[in-house]
This record gives sequence, C-alpha cells and structure tokens, in this order.
Amino acid sequence: MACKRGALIVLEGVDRAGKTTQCKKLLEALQRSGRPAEMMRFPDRTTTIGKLISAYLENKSDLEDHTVHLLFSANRWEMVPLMKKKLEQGTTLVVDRYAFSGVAFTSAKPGFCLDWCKSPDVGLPQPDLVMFLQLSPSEAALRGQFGEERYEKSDFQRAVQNKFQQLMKDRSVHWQVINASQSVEDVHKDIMTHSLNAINLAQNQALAEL
Ligand code: DGP
Ligand code: NA
Ligand code: NA
Repeated sequence: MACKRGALIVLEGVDRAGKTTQCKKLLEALQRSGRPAEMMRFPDRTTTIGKLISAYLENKSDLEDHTVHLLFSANRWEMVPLMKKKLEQGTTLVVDRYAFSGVAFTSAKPGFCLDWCKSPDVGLPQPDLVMFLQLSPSEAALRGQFGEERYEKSDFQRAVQNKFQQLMKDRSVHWQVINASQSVEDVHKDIMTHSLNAINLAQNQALAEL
C-alpha cells in the first residue's frame, strides 16, 4: 500500500498570539508520538526572496506595497515543491503563517481589496486545517511591547485582526478558532486534538489547492 500523505497544518493569528511557541510544541508532540512531522515558517527569511522581505520588515529597505505582497507570495511558492514532496512522503507539515497572513496584512493597508490580495496565492497547497489563535488586542497589549518591526503597531494589528475575521467566513477553508488567552498547555491541548483529527482525515483525501 502506498504511504499515507501527511497533513498540512497552519497556525495563523495576529502578532504575539503565540503561534511560534505552539508550532514548536505541536511539532515535538507529534514527533514524540511517532508521527513524522516537520515545521516550516513564512516568511522563510533564509532564501534570496526571504532576505528582501526580512530587510523590508526590519525597516532596512522600503518596497512598494504591491511588490512586497508579491514577494511574500513568491516566498511561499518557492517552497511548494518541497512541501508537496514532504506531504507525499507522509510527513505532516506544521506551518507558522501562510497565505492568510499574506491577505490579512496587505489588505489591512489602504487601497487593497481582498480579491487582488488573494490572487497570487491561488493554486498553493490547501491546508487541511488552519488554526486561528484568537487573542484580543487588549490581551495582546498585556503581553508586553511590540518589537521594532514594520507591522508591529497596535492600530495596524487591529486592522489585521478584522481582516482575519473576514477571511474566516470562507467555508472552503477548514478554519478552527483557538482561544489563545488560555495557558500555553491548554492552548497546546486544543491544538493537538484538532491536529490529530486533521492528520487522520488527510490520509484519505487528496491534497487540494487554494
Ligand atoms: P513573523 O516572522 O511570523 O513575525 O512574521 C513577520 C511579519 O510579516 C509579521 O508582522 C506578519 C507579516 N507577514 C507574514 N506573512 C505576510 C505576508 O504574506 N504579507 C504581508 N504583507 N505580511 C506578512
Ligand atoms: Na513578528
Ligand atoms: Na511568531
């Protein structure tokens, strides 16, 4: 029998919701339970395109808004061959941000509609599960100061949160809202439950496209 494919599991949310911590905990728990799993993150700042994005985020360079949107998308596309290969080999991918961050962050800027923002990511592998780590702006503020990066400002993050709420109405995507104001361990438990379900379901389903 051919090997069962892995699941594509994405964590999304505004900055400071705990995505990176939870991705790492999920990865470790899956690996401990004997399930092949690897972690990816977007933007992947290590590639040539990723270095352009990183300089932009660190305010070391300025890029035109449409241009940077397309670079973020290209940074996802350049990983698609590797993602497909891993999934086909049976490895579950735990991904820290994906196309939904792309649409939410750019469409939060003035003059960008959702449809234009979505179009460059059309055709990317469709996640089997997208967990949105929900945290109110006031709770996020209690977690301390934002860093120095370009998008780390309260007003902009509120606009991003609103865009995510709009995106979550799309029923063609398997969204799951996670209450990120719980303890790290309780958030992890929720994420693990939903992930194991998604891994089981993915085994019998072909990988779809966004
Ligand atoms: P992170 O390394 O996860 O902190 O992400 C870096 C920042 O970039 C964060 O503020 C979210 C933002 N971001 C992530 N993906 C995209 C994208 O595709 N487009 C835009 N415009 N911003 C993004
Ligand atoms: Na950040
Ligand atoms: Na993060």
